[in-house]
Amino acid sequence: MTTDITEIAVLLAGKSHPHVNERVKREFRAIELGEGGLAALDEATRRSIRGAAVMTKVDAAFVDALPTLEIVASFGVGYDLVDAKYCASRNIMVTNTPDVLSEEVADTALGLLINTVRELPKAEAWLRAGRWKADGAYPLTPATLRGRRAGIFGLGRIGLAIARRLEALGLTVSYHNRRPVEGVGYEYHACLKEMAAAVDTLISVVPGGAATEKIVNAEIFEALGPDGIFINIGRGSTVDETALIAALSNGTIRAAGLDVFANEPNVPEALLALPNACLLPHVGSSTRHTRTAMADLVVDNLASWFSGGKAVTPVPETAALNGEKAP
Ligand code: A2R
Repeated sequence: MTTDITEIAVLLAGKSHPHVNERVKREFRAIELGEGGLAALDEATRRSIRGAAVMTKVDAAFVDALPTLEIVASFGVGYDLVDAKYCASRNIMVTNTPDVLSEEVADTALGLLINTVRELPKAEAWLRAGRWKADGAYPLTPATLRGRRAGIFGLGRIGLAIARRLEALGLTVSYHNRRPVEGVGYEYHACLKEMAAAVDTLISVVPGGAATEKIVNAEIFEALGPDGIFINIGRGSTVDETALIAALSNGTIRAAGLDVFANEPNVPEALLALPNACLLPHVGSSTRHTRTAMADLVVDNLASWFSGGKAVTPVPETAALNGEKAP
């Protein structure tokens, strides 16, 4: 007997993308999580939920409140808000949305790098304020991309897309991961600090989580040096923001371009006040095209899991569960 998947209860948790909501409502029995959270659902409803499309924190308490949960389909490639290890221990599949956003995020990284080095947002503000007419040309920028040596911290899917773009711009590229990437010609550094010392442009695109918490700290900025440019397109939690503010204020590094912050949407006042910080409101993948592709992948994971017992993009922690479920 095959199950009619439109009868399967799927929770919509967090500020889901409208396309996720629309597809989940069409393809499953959608249960929307209101302001009251899981506690506001009656027990029978909670016990019926087998899938969750999430853009919110999923911890042990969340999982334990849903005793028949089989799959957590998380929106975004970073899933540091989902306790994937705990889900794995409960045989619950976790999926994310890799690949479909890599080129978009890499475009944003390059835009942010160029804006930071060439001060383009400030130059535009100069024009709009009438200063071109009143005061003359925008001052020559002290920094240039010419001759820069880039170090990518996190040469994964997005990091590689950034590396290709940097090569096209004529920058040298090296990288630091825990392990070297096979088949890649870029210079590998086994130590982040050593790489920061060898380059003048550090681009961070590592996942969040305990292993990378505040890993970019005062020592790294010191190693990067006074012509250093720091770009963060990965996760804000990976940076010691207090150390970054100090490094930008006292000339330890030249400038920073940030798309992500430790406590979003709150950005420290001290960062907002710094003229050498170029700041974006976490827009790495924010185009309609790419966000729709990410939304489709969230729901494709649920559909594939419930119709064939296999997720499309399981996270590494739960990859061993793939194909183990009876369809
Ligand atoms: O360390 P490895 O060999 O697993 O390489 C991964 C590297 N990475 C790290 N490098 C140094 N120290 C760590 N503790 C560490 N943890 C991870 O980051 C890998 O090369 C890279 C992550 O690449 P992917 O898993 O392919 O992720 P993707 O799609 O590039 O996205 C990266 C992040 C997301 O997690 C979001 O936070 C953000 O970009 O959107």
